[in-house]
Amino acid sequence: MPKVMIVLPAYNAEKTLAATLADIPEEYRNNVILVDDCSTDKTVEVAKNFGITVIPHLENKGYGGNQKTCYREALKAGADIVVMLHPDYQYNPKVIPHLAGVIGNNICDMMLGNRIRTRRETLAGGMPFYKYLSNRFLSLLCNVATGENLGEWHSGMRAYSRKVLEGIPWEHNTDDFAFDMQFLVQASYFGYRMGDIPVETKYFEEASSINFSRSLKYGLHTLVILAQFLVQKSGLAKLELFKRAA
Ligand SMILES: Nc1nc2c(ncn2[C@@H]2O[C@H](COP(=O)(O)OP(=O)(O)O)[C@@H](O)[C@H]2O)c(=O)[nH]1
Ligand SMILES: [Mg+2]
Repeated sequence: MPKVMIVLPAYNAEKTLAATLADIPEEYRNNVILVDDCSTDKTVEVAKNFGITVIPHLENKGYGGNQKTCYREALKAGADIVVMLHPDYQYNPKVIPHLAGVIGNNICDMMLGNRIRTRRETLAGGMPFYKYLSNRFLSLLCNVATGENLGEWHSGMRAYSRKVLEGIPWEHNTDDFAFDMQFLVQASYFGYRMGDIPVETKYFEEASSINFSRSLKYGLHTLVILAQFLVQKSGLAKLELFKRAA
């Protein structure tokens, strides 16, 4: 059986962390790592009460910087498959064994939870309309540019095989939110097989969600990263972003 580790990049997640942890299937309970990015609330206390491994950052690094620590620690702990899950209870942890199963059976190298099964469900789940529209638009561009066929490119639920984490040069990626986007285009460029599984869309008061201006910045950064992919792919330049890690 592959060793599955679950990593939670956390920042001020005290209100939603307990619910997230409670829904992680029993078999993975001893394999959970939370990286705390200097939360100002009780995130660390809640995590410690659950008995999971907590790695605190000494300074706030940002969402991408947080994930870097997550992956370093999970690989160090001997993970074969690493599942990244937001601790804000927006993604159903019960999907984890299915994501891991597709990778474990060597059907894909990485998997995403897809919140856009139908427009009706996604909007009923509370995704703001502007986020829905930009997600659809950017995901369409990403699929067409890369030849992949993901339901969405902006999910906070992702699973990677060890091989993916060892092959992608994520250590040099941004510490900000666009880390995820860089990771996906890198994975596509290197030819890792990616797939997705539907997961409910859940927006609610206590969930963390980036605001309009950060979303806009993220969206623009996505377009830049996609342009970099096309430049690299066409051979016009050799970019650092696509230099293999190992
Ligand atoms: N390190 C770090 N993590 C953050 C920050 N903002 C949010 N997060 C975490 O990253 C995850 C994703 O952010 P979130 O605001 O939920 O984005 P969205 O739901 O994708 O719009 C959350 O679960 C937060 O715990 C931040 O400024 N720094
Ligand atoms: Mg969120």
